[in-house]
Amino acid sequence: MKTFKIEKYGIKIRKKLKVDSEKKDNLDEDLMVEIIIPTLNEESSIGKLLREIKSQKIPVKISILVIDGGSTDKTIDICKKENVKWIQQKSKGKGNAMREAVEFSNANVIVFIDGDGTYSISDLETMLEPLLNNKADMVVGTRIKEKREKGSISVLNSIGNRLFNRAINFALKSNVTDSLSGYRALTKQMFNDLILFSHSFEIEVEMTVEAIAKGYRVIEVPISYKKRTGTVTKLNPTSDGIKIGQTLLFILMNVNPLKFFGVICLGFIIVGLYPGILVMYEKIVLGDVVSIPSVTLAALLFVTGGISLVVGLLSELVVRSRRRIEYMIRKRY
Ligand SMILES: Nc1nc2c(ncn2[C@@H]2O[C@H](COP(=O)(O)OP(=O)(O)O)[C@@H](O)[C@H]2O)c(=O)[nH]1
Ligand SMILES: [Mg+2]
Repeated sequence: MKTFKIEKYGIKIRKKLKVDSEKKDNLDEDLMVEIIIPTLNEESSIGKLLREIKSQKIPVKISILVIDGGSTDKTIDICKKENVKWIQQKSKGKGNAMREAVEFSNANVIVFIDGDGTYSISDLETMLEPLLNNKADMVVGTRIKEKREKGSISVLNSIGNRLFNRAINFALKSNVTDSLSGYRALTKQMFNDLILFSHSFEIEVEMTVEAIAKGYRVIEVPISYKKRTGTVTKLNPTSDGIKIGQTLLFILMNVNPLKFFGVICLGFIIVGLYPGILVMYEKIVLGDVVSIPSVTLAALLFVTGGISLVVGLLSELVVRSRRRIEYMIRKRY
């Protein structure tokens, strides 16, 4: 059974990837790391990124796979010129691109990195170290303030990110600091074990929640983050933000329904206390209840709170049954 744990900058990152001496003997001979890069019109950054990956000196077999979402600029020409593997995405959206790429890949370790040059290849070693030394099942690069270029994350995105992190941490008792990070390393096997439905930018949040909920060891490591140059972000803060929020809401409901509906129940009870106490006061001090609307309101709020709790209990039952079925299926296969 894997430990249910998430660590903030959990382990000491060594300066060099320690796969050289004793660890090397234990390293799977077939170990292959594939760097998957989703792209959509990234001509101004993709060439430099590809060259940086090719010139990195990490002592493991590394290949590159670009999955393109229908770029109309020179992105594909650059990939051809740099002689890297690239495929055209069949569906639409970053989430779909990532799933399609993993399905196509023959590697056993996957690293996702954006093609816009905002994440740095010099952090690759830091990303791989915990994974290859079996200290984590998924490593997420967290864009800490100290290593972030000024203006690289907009205020709106930063607020959204913090909101999502808080919701995740509350529901899962975790310590996530960057649920939206696009720099992630994990095994292909683990990726396939995660149930991911997201088509677009919700995929990162979904991966984080799914991984923690399934008991995988998720570790965040501090990484640098640069400002996007030359091109514009494909993420729409409003529409994509709402989509990410919606996805998160449904996953959290699915992961921990009793807690989710418990909070809603508590909300109704707390709000209902005001008219409730008012009515009690009238009855005890004045001898008679005069404000009938308060009675109705209090009753409505308390009943709705009660219903929320019942819904939470029923949902918990459904989720637990589903987990038992999943467990039985996994045991069988
Ligand atoms: N294949 C593919 N890549 C996409 C799609 N949308 C965005 N991307 C890429 O995903 C990465 C992250 O997108 P970006 O616009 O930088 O989002 P942000 O980092 O959240 O601002 C970039 O490399 C984009 O080119 C898509 O629909 N398909
Ligand atoms: Mg970006």
